[in-house]
Amino acid sequence: MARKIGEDKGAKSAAREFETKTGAGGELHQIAGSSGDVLTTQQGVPVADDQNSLRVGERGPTLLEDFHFREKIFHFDHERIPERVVHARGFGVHGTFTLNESLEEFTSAKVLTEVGAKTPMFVRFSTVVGNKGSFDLARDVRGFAAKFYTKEGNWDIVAKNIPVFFIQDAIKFPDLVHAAKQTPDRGFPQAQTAHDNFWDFITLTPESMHMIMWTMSDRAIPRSFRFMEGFGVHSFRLINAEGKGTFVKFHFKPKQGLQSVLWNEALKINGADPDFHRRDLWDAIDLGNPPEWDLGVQIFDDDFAEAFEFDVLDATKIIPEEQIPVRRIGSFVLDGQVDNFFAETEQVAFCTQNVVPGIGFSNDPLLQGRNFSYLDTQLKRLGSPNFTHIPINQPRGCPVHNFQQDGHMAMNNPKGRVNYEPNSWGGPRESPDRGYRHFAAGEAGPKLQIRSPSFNDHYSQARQFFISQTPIEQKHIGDALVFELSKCERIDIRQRMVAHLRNIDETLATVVANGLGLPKLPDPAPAAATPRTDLPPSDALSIVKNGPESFAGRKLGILISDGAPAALVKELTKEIKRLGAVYEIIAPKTAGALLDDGTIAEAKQKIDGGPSVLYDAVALILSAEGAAQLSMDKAAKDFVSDAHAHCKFIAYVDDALPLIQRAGLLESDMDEGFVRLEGADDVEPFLALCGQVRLWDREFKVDLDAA
Ligand code: HDD
Repeated sequence: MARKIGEDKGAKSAAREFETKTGAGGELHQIAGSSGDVLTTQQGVPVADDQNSLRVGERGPTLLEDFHFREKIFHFDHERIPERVVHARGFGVHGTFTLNESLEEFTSAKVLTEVGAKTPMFVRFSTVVGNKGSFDLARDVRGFAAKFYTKEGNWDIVAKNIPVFFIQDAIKFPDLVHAAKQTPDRGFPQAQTAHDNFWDFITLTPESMHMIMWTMSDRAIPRSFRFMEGFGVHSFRLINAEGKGTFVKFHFKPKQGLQSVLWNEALKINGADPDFHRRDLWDAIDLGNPPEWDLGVQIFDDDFAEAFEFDVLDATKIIPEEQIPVRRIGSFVLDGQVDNFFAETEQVAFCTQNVVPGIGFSNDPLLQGRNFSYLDTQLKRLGSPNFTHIPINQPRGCPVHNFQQDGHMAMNNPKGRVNYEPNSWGGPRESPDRGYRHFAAGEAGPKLQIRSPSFNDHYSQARQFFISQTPIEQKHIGDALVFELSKCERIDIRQRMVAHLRNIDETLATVVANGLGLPKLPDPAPAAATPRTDLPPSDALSIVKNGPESFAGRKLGILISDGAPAALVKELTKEIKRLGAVYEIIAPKTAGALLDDGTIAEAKQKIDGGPSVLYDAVALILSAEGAAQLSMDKAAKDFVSDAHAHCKFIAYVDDALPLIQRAGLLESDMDEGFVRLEGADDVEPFLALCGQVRLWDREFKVDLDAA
């Protein structure tokens, strides 16, 4: 069952009271028991010895007769299920959606019309390419799949943090995924696209160019799941009570704002804490600071779709928010951790085909293909068509009645003799009034295996995305392309990508060509439709322009030593809490440090385990002796030099200056991002400054690689 904030999980797990939810009613069923209960086999037989298998004599062979031993090993051998073919590494949480504005004019769906109604949700965040055990900060798209347990059945928006996709037709999905994942001969690289196969496929697939701009941007290295947008990508249909259809695109807008990390930082976070994102979300919920998103919709009719310069059925295109504003109609909070990772996060099954009355599909060929793939994959992964009987997948807001029966692991088995419809015995019947009605789209035409020419423009929106970025974000896109392409061994692949970039932005193409050391710019790639240069920039596409407004929800790392000024440490920690932010104390020893007033400040991290990449900003509150000692410590020096290189705000006391110098920073490096803390009054202005996320201008001084 979902654990809400404030409950004490520690005591529960200590007693090893594992509970799982059974049935839509939600009653709890103990499956392991608590201390005092007797350990049993799966058949309920009490176990006398769980330490030693049955053997002949003291040192003789083990006996097959030992059914407890055999059952235990047999079950263990079958613990794993196939990991998802994509999005294998994920992290799920429970939440609640509340509707604030009715869309009754457009849809009959109760979840979108009953203002004030609360709908339980389950959300699974994920990376795409890496295996289950890979690291969180891969440069990758993030999945943001949401299941709404509505009164009319489960509705899934299987979204991600980027609003477009690499391909236009689902038939290319296996090729895309094969090219992106480990190569079949050597089985590496893991969780990254910086290799020949990926870029080979991409450069031979011009429709991917818009999405490539997004994946090479900082969107692909988010600071946290909490600071990401979510997009349903496709045009869907809303269908109202009269059967009228209107197009809709779904958006999740984080109330926390948008924020990402730097690539160099991401590389180091992966080493310091491969679970950085999942830990962040777990901790935020644990500390009573659950993240929230608005549910937004872009609604447009067939006339707009006709007139729009791109095809609304093409998943490689957005509709700029300037053209169709995002209406925020409700919000959801994610505040419940799972009780059991396998039962919930691993077994949850999302399907794009899961819609409820009033919501339907468009003819987007990617969406149409997805509607087959998700259902199919659940059978493979969960092993039975009865995966809907698993508690996390069961509808919660409504009953389930049908005559589907039997199969592996059938849990909901009706009594009585009737298992067909129509029948003379009674039982559930279809309902023309309440039942799902597909949108009556007027389709006619010859069967063709073609791509519509209206899908032909592959570069114009890629350019629009690029010119919508701030200079620092543009620099990061250039750096990312150089990094990824420099890992490709084949020069023709690198050249082919630069040829595409010439259709997007000449400066970017030149920067990347220089970064790769190409002797000359290749000719622009042939384009099926002339790339447009007249699309205006859109502020909604930049992370920096949509960042957090304060330090709330973020983390300060406070490096302390014995003899550090207690008054400052206390003021910092008090003010951080007041802001709704968090902090961690880092010290030379795990036990913490003895402050100048004789109190002990406990440390969360020893300096070696708490590098500054784990924090949004840092403070160096040291005594002169502490600074002298840490000046000899590589981890402490990296703490400071990385915080500087990653454009973080750094507060310091004068006694910490020797460490700053030994970290290689000159007085001239100490720009306006360094804040001297002379007394408690300096704390508030420092934290206000941290609200700006980073001092981006600094990066042009510390990292000029590809610029
Ligand atoms: Fe997909 C998983 C999102 C295209 C086939 N996809 C999966 C998940 C997300 C997305 C978030 C993880 C769900 C979870 O957490 O369990 N996928 C997308 C988006 C796409 C997209 C936003 C394009 C707009 N996907 C896509 C296509 C196909 C698939 C075109 C196949 C034709 N996706 C799958 C899958 C997965 C999956 C193989 C793997 C595990 C699963 O479904 O449950 O069926």
